[in-house]
Amino acid sequence: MDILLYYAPIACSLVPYITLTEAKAPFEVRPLNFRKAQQRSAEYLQLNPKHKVPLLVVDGQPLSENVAIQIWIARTFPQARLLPVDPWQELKAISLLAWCSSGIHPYLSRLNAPPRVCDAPDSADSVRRLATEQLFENYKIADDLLAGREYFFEHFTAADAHFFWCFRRGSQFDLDLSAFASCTAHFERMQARASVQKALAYEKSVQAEFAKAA
Ligand SMILES: N[C@@H](CCC(=O)N[C@@H](CS)C(=O)NCC(=O)O)C(=O)O
Repeated sequence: MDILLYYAPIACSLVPYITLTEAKAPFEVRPLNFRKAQQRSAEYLQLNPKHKVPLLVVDGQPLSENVAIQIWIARTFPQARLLPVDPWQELKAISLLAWCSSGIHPYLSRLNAPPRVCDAPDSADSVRRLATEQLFENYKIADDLLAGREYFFEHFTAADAHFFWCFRRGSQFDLDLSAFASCTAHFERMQARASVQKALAYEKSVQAEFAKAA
């Protein structure tokens, strides 16, 4: 099987990088340089007209959207237990993936680029303030879910990788995250995993390559 991951540093393509690594899947990475708008190249738009990462291409067939990608990885590499085996728990994990993708990620995107949400003059601070409030409401829910636990379920799952990215991205906006002690503990626990260390080292190497080419 031929697995290609389209990826960009900092972006949520970190999530499948981590889970493919956890699954010991053989995969190749195609890094895209957002500063050069490579996600909008004609070639990439043919694969993903949404101009987003992650994109997984399996034997030439593209699959977009983190939720679907995580489920595909979990099903294809069941020994990695990336989703709980119990059917109800599995759905709870998919519910967490969908929440990360559609309930948390959009606030991170607003913090990253306020003018994409509202281009009224002097509105960026308001966009940021509202996005932060709503992001924090979600972090509080995650904090309660993670209280006294190592992971969202009995063992590491794709939901941990996805939420790790959501919390990491928030930590890159100079926000005070100290109220979220359980999220912070989870974040640190995740960073101790070999898959995460490998993903972060890879990210650094791509950033260095891109800096050289700038
Ligand atoms: N709903 C998508 C969101 C993907 C997404 O927004 N990716 C961002 C990076 S985190 C992206 O590729 N942005 C580039 C662009 O919009 O041009 C998912 O969960 O996979």
